[in-house]
Amino acid sequence: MDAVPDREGCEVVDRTGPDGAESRELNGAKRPRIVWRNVILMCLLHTGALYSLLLIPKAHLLTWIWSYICFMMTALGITAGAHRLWSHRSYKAKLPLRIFLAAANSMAFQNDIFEWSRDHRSHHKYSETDADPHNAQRGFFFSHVGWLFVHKHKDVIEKGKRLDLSDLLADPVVMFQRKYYKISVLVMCFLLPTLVPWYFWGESMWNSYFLAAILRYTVVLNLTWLVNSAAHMYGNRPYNKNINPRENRFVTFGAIGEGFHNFHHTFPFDYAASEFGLRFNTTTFFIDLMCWLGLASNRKRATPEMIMARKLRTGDGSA
Ligand code: ST9
Ligand code: ZN
Ligand code: ZN
Repeated sequence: MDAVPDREGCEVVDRTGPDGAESRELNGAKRPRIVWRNVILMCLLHTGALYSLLLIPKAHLLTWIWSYICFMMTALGITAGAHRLWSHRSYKAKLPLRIFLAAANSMAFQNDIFEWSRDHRSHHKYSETDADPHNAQRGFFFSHVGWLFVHKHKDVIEKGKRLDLSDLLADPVVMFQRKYYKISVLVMCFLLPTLVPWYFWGESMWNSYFLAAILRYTVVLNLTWLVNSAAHMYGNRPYNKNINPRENRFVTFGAIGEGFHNFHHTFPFDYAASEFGLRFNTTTFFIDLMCWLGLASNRKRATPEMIMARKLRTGDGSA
């Protein structure tokens, strides 16, 4: 890629594709180029989610329960799947569990597992630098959702090339999901959540679409994004006061156990993503259950000695 000056004199990266289609990107955080398609779609989605709230009193009780089941499945596709299994390899999962988690991940519509894990490994390795896709140094809005509204900083792409992604490339479930991502999202994120209430208990498609698809999708997106924004800004740092990620109780509760973010950035290999194992951690409960069923194994854990030594050496002195 060659760096060339643009009209305003800023350095831009020429990313002209092999098909001749031009794709030019500002280099750096000062004036990133906005991807209006994403801005418009996210505005429409969030407007739809607000409208969905009006439908809650009109919906069947079973539709609420179904929406919650979809919420849990979606959340686990991110936490137990893309995050703790595929990004961090903090435990091993057998084929049936990997297939379930990949389907649940498509329900989350947060980019395919390969792309999600690649970005997340960049986030840990280059945390809060320009090579971190949602660099929290660029503010709450950028780390929450703004990073999806602009082209990536060139460092994300250049330094991201140094990541070892061979395990993801070698996993047929990850590659299959990437190949059929669009259709899998259509089915898992939109069609299945909408059709089940309509077919089984006669709910209107309108209600089930807005509650089990649109509202559930938007809530999971925002809870996930809060780990990148709020949990990088608000909370205490018992394990490492020299990094920004924090222990955030609100995020922990909403994001089914993913708010112990100071711990997680200090011990990213730990399958519980927390010192406290099962406490407020539905994801850890799920992984334990899968182990008990023989579908998962090799859970990695930071030892109490490692944790105590780290707290004494770099912690902020809080519990
Ligand atoms: C979404 C993702 O919401 C959310 C992720 C959140 C992560 C949270 C983590 C926190 C911990 C876990 C907690 C879970 C809690 C869960 C709670 C649940 C209750 N390395 O991207 P492109 C290369 S998505 C190496 O197009 P642009 C690569 O070659 C929502 N290389 O860049 C790539 O090509 P390909 C729905 C990299 O043009 C090429 O660059 N989706 C890397 O700058 C071009 O990549 C959306 O809203 C890297 N890291 O566009 C928008 N990155 O991929 C989807 C890139 O073909 N995204 N390369 O190999 C987009 O539209 C665009 O990506 C863009 C940037 C506009 C954002
Ligand atoms: Zn983080
Ligand atoms: Zn992580």
